[in-house]
Amino acid sequence: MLPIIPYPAFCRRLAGSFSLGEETRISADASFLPAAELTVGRLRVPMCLPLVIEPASEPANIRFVKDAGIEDPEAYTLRVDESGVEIRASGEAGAFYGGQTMLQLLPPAVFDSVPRHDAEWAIPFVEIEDRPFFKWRGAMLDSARHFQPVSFIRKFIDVLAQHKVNVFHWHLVDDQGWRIEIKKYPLLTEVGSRRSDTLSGHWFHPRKHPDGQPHEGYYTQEEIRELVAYAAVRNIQILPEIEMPGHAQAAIAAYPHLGLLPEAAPVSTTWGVHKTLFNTKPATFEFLEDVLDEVIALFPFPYLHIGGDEAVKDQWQASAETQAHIRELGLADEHELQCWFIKKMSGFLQSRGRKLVGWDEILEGGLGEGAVVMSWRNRDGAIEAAEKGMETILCDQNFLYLDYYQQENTGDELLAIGGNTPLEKVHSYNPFPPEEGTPEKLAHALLGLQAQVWTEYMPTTSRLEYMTFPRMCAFAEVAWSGAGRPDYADFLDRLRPHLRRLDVQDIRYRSP
Ligand code: TNX
Repeated sequence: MLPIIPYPAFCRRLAGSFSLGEETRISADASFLPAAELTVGRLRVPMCLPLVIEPASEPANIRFVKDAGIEDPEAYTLRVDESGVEIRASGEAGAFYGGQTMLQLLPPAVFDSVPRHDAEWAIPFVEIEDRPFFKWRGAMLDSARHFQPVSFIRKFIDVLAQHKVNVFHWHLVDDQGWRIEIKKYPLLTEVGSRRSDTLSGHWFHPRKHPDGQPHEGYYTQEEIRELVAYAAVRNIQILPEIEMPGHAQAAIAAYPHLGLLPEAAPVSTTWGVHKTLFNTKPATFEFLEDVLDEVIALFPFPYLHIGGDEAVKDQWQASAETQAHIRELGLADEHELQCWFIKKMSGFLQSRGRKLVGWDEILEGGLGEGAVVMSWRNRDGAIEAAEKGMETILCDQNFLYLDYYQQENTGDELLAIGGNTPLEKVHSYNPFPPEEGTPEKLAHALLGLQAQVWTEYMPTTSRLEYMTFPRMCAFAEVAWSGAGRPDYADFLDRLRPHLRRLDVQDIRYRSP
């Protein structure tokens, strides 16, 4: 099989191949110019050719053609024969994906950033018809526990796009760091983006100790705007996440009046579930709405993630003021207060034309249509969400957490958080085995799947890459190719040449 990952819905190889060279001419429909440019831009340096893109009216042997007859804007067809390469799509996304598949039909050297005189630039004759199985193919990156530089975020977006992932869920704040510039509240980054040190060794380990290294970093609004645009032309939307009411320790360290203790805890230097919560006073909601207004202005994606996970209620329980608030609102307990909190934010986001996304804990309080649930603990949250009329995304930790160990015998592995999601397990992910079928309600409500990269134990970007790849490649195939994907042995065959593509892009991975 041709080494394409994720594998296309239909692919037939024909005898022969088409060679690219000095005489190659390229044309594109005007609306496909960015997609064509992103494809051809890859060829120029390794092939040492100028390769200009001409209007669709010009004769050419790589053609990006608009075809309104293709229903899904992310779908495309790709045909290679004696006349050259023809990519057809109705939408810019489809044209971009057709281009990405074409690159995978060329030698891995095409992903290199230096001239490659050793490569033979031939594309096999082929007929491909391709479309995504799931509409939401997400990848979450935690930039709060460890900060990654902008150059890395760009690299990460590049690789996701090559795998036809279309949502980059950006976990921007947590107990250990606030990483997004908010103009109205400068202390969020001045104070909240810095911590004195970081836990070295595992959180559960008796000999864990502070590493003595301060850790800091945040993204300016200018950088974020550029990244949003950079992702958009690669058919990736960025979903920002601002955590509440828990995972809020960095925010409260910066603005102690948002919390419940007379003296706020500092930006956290350890992992695990923390007890720090936002209080429920009007000033806190004013703060949160101001923050979200700035976030909304930066990210055009109609969805916005407010976390909602792991908010242990001790501080609300212990606070006389919060207890009085619960009674005043006529609520039964702290759990109902959490629901009230999330509902309030959902109403606010709706008033701004955005949909609230939250981790499956937001189900605990009767949120209804309009909210989106990310089901992380298992698939039950997704089923429950669908029954309640909400859209949902499967993020199942047992299969899609890429911070878990990559083999059963964890003794040989670099330190990780725990769990076990080897490559084969990720590739095998099938939330609804055929004998069970997908619950009918869920079939409509399920937007798609998402892989998670939490970075507690990924202090460097090379460690992050080692944990992410090639599991992200397997995930992408599950999300794009769906139930009809080739089996794991076939995936491994295609993965071998695929890893050469990662090599020339200087991406680390765990050798399968
Ligand atoms: C649980 S998943 C968390 C994160 C951790 C992760 C580690 C979720 C909504 N919360 O805060 O980083 O486990 O695997």
